Amino acid sequence: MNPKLSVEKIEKTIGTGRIGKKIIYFDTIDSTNNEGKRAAPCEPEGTVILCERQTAGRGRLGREWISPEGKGIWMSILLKPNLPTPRVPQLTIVAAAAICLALERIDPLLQGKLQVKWPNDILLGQGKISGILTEMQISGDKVQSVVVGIGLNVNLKEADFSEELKMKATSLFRETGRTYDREILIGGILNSFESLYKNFLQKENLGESLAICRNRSAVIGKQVFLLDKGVQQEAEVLELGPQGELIVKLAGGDITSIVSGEVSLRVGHQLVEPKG
Ligand code: BT5
Repeated sequence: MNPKLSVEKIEKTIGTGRIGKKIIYFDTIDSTNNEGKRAAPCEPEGTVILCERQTAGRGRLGREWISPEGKGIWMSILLKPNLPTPRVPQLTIVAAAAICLALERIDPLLQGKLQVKWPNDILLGQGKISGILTEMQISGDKVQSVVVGIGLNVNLKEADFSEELKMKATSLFRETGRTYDREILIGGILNSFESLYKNFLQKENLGESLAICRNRSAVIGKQVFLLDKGVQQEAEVLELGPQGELIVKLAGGDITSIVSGEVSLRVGHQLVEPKG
């Protein structure tokens, strides 16, 4: 039996800022992102929704996100930033940077091992340990709220994954053999997110998160396949641009930039991008 999360313990590990000042905890919920959207009209910026288990955890494009009880971090951060809509997807990259920094601070043995697979995956070893789902609610062209959902496989064992997922997904426990304290990880992620988010809001680009994700990129310098509405083309990734866009050289030689959410991406011949 996995111990339940203690909100009190998380609160003790976080600073005094906005992010996580209010934490709403559920044992079981459909999806913390769904709850974030439901809570958005009445809860303040920085509210965090947490649960032990999701019954309808979601990835992008309605894909399923498996969220077994008590073994991972399934949480959403509600934000109310004053941002133009094109900047909102950049928050995925800010969250990826925050997760990497927090994990490396808490477990220095992870330094040099985490990779960010643009735009929303974190890899350890060959597998995905974390995925981020950023969703915005808009009225006219104004951003009302944003929900940044974070799934992090912490203490999941091999048996917690389906046969198909076992091959491409992993957990901190599977890769290191160590069991992690989820409250300390949550507190660490919220603290790093708070500081990178503040920095992001003060800049006109990704700010500090850019170098963090560039240095850990799983795709810069690699040949990839871009999948856009069923059409696949080969490209070489040149750089992560200051707005979080991917700058690529297409097979024909043209250089272009790709905005997150437009395309999926496969690295080499290995299918890293999960099938829907
Ligand atoms: C993502 O989507 O990676 C975003 C996942 C976000 C999950 C969090 S949990 C808290 C919050 N509430 C939610 O309902 N969602 C967010 P995408 O890139 O589309 O990847 C989805 C794919 O990852 C699936 O099709 C599977 O192949 C794979 N997958 C499913 N569960 C996984 C897991 N626990 N770990 C690693 N990969 C998984």
